[in-house]
Amino acid sequence: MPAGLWAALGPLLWACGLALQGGMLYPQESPSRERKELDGLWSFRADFSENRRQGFEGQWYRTPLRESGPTLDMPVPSSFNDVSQDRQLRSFVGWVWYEREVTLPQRWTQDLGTRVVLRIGSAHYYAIVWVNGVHVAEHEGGHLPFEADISKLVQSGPLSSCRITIAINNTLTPHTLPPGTILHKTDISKYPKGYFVQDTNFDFFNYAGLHRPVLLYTTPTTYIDDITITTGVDQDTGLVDYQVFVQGSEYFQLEVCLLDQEGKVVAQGTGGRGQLQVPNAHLWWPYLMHEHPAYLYSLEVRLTAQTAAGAVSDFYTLPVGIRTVAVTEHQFLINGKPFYFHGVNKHEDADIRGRGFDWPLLVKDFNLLRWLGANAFRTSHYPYAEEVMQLCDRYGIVVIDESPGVGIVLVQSYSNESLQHHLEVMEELVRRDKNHPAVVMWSVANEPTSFLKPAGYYFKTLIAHTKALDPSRPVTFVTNSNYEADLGAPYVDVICVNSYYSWYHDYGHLEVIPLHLATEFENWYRTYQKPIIQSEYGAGSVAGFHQDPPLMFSEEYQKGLLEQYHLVLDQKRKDYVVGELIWNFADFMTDQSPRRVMGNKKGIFTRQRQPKAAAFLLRERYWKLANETTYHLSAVKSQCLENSPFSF
Ligand code: BDP
Repeated sequence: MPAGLWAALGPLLWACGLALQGGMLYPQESPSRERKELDGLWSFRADFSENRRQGFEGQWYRTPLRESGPTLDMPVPSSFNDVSQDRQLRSFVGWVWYEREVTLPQRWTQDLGTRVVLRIGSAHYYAIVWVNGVHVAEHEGGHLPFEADISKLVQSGPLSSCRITIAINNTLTPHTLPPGTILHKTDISKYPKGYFVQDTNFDFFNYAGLHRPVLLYTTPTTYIDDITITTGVDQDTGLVDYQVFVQGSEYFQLEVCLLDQEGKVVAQGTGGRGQLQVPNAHLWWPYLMHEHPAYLYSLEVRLTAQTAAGAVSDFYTLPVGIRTVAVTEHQFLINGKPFYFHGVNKHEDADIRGRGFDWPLLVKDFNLLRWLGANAFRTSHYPYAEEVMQLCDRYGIVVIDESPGVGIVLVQSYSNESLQHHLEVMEELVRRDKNHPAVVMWSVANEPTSFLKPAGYYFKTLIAHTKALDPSRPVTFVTNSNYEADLGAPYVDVICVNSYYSWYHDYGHLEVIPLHLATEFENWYRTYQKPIIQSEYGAGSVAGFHQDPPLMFSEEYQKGLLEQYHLVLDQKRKDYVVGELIWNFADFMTDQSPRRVMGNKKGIFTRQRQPKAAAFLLRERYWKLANETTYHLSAVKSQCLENSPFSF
């Protein structure tokens, strides 16, 4: 549908529940569901042919990959870029091929009442999937899951194994998210024939490959396809509105049951939609805001269906946090109380694995967040793995959930084609993350050229559709443009502003920060009367570089710059500033450039997650902020005291 038509019909379609077709529930084991993880070594080949199409011309998906040429061992999940010793593979642009043989349990291939689904957590950027040489799925976008029902294929013959082939292309164009441009260097006196490079307008390395878990799972053929939860609070009573979507049959019964953490049933219901009421509900509170943060109930959904083959049951359990989110002219409220974001911006980035999902890394990062006293992060600049969102729910780390709308700079990237894709990505993101209590706001983009003429219509449409998809959360995008010129700002609920005073200009002059920042905040607030988050600020430092008086790139300069920001944040948070998120949690890899020293060094932790001086400064600040914004709960106060690096 053309974007103009979306603008007109979109909200209506969404209101009718037509746009969000098909669920994307996280695959889980239950008495009716099984999982088979496909992580480990896959066979791999990059197509280095000039047009990058040799794999399609030679139909590499038809026979085992080893038969069409040499293969490498490639770990999944991982980016392929930093695993090998091949310089060309590190910066490869085009199609790469992954393949894995899987042995299937007999029941999966013989029981026609079993539905077998292949799920790919993420494949950056464009993916085509075949099973036993048969095309089963295609997906655009590198940060969200997609699935293929492969039951018919695996149940069509005497098979006990299947061959999964996935071709992935990391090329970015003005219409992808994030956008990019392929630059063809045609001067043959300087470049070899056919030479091209990928150009982008974002500041992180375009890692590619199978970045997140790949797995097979089963459901019965009549199954719980999706669940949507929204929660509210009426005095002491928690309200859980639920909607359950079923596929495979029209004749079924649904029972839902809400259990507390002790396993006690606190509310029950029947049917596809309804409201559960929980007297004296334990609310989901952010980390450090309550003595028992992140309280999760379990919503057990039980489906019973009558099919030709007899009665079928399906079970799915969804964690549910009861909480409310609201925005006033100058506050961000969680459960009716002012919430101040004190946290970080992250990246999915680490040595060797690149953007590949890794449990030890994830747990380390959450331990560091808690050590720091951080209560929030933004998923800069793309949706993170679902497992990350689950940990945020469990630990009470509040999330601003961002789309991959980063580097939207060129006017072509505001075209109808781009807008259409951006709408689809928001739909996929909301569909995946809508039930996470930790997610309190959607961010549709980071630092677009929102002063360009088409930006007004683009953001108006995008934000309106995101709100129609999910009326329960505020929507923003993150800007670095001027308050007078920003054509998207009128449509956001919260103004998120990035600034790099005394870093990208006024080099070395930390003293100018307070005036710059105070003036900027006042201008934004006077113009829009909306709460403001300092969504990025920071300075680069190379761990171990020391200089006093501070010079740029020393740990002292990074610390000194943060201190100047904090002076103003401490004044304005009394009025309308509702958060501060440091850029960045950890050093991360970027494209090579004279401005980057083996990547971006604005981390308060190194890429190996060791603290720089700035981490200790922020730790002190965040625990102090936590102490001030906690609602007089002695247990949290004593936790603050215990963990705080200083006494109050
Ligand atoms: C900001 C961008 C972020 C960059 C950062 C920087 O949003 O992606 O990494 O600048 O330059 O403007 O360090």
